[in-house]
Amino acid sequence: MIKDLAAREDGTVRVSGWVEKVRDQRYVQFVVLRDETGAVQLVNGGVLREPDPENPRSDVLVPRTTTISELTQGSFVTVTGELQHNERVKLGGVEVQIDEIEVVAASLPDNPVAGDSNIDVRLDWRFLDLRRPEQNLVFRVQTAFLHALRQVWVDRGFIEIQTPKLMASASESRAELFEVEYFEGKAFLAQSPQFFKQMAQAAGFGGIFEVGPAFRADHSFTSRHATEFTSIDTELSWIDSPEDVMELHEELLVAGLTAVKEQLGAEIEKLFGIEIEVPSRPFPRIPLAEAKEIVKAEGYEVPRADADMDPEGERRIAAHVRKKYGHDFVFLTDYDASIRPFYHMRNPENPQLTRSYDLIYRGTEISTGAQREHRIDVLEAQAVEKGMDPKELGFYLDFFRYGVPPHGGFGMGLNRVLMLMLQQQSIREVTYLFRGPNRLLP
Ligand code: AMO
Repeated sequence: MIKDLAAREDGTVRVSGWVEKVRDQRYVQFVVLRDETGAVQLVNGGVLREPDPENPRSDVLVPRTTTISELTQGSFVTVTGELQHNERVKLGGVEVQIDEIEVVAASLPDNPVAGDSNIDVRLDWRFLDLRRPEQNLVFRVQTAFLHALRQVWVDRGFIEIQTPKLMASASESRAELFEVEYFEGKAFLAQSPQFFKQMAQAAGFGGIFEVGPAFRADHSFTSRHATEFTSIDTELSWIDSPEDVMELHEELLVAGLTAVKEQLGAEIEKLFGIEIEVPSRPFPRIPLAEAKEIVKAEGYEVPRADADMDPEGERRIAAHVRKKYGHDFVFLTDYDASIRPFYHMRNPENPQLTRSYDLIYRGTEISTGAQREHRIDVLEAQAVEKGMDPKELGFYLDFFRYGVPPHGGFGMGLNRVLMLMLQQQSIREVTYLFRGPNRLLP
């Protein structure tokens, strides 16, 4: 691997990678070769090699090779040569004098994502776009982040589950439901593992987690919406209040961000020019109604008093929290029952409100969590109140007829977390293959 070259002693080496750049000068040729671990400079020329008796000047020069002159950017090559440490070489302090270069797989010369191509062109050619070191880093960040979360769950004895993505009913808003043909009938793509993570509570699993796809027929073109995204879900039993869920949520995020900072912080700083910030605990908590009052006092009125925070409201409350508490996260709590799904538990002291929260990170919602209603009579009444058909929900309601402990959990969009953590403009930048209303390819 290229990153290992700097630690090796001078001598013969064999390296493979993609041609990133060729500088073909009069007496010397340079190639920048990159693999997924780094880049190295290859040199041909400037040293004494077999003199040509016919040409007295050639004794001090290595002939330029047409193989190098004709290398196209993006070609995959294998090189054998002499590794030399040289402090003056900016790229890693080493270079390789080429003895032999083999073009293993040539690339077409026109790189469609060269220069500053727009995001749509880059997504059309995602495999080439992903060769860029920044893009490669995004997915190493994702790996480190998820690994740290998994460690927390495993240490707490949680069980990992995989829930079906083909369903017979909606679990969230019907407006965002993808319907697919299913033999003689129809099915829906899962919007969330909501019902099945609650089923695990009925099944006596206790703590569970899932990292998997979720689908939303959301005809929107914002920087934070996709029609398919990766949902990080968890659910746990025996809770007293949503506070228990929020504490787990904080623990997971702090572990994830700490791992990213420790393992990749320096690289992130180099490539993205940003520092990863690990939040302190506890994260600030503000009831939604109070948050609306705060942004109103600061000059912005959320369009409808009975509605969720809109994106501008989210930005403003985040700015307030940043200023007041120096924090990037804020839990907005106590959502009105009218804007929450039927399965959220209501506040016994004020049944207008639910025992739920949204988590805002740098001004964007990344997660919804709640204590769930586990008492069948209350749950059924809440479903009816929301205009849902208890018959269609029969399989789900049955879970609660056989004794389910108090429980709660949250769902968090992985793509949004990464976008905000790495301060990217859009989830398109941090999604392996983005899916939106206008994009089903590649
Ligand atoms: P909710 O619908 O708020 O809650 O979704 C949870 C989180 O999923 C992410 N998300 C999206 N990301 C990208 N594109 C989308 N179209 C999109 N829609 C949602 C967001 C959001 O905060 N069942 C509940 C969770 C729970 O209570 O456990 C649910 O799905 O980051």
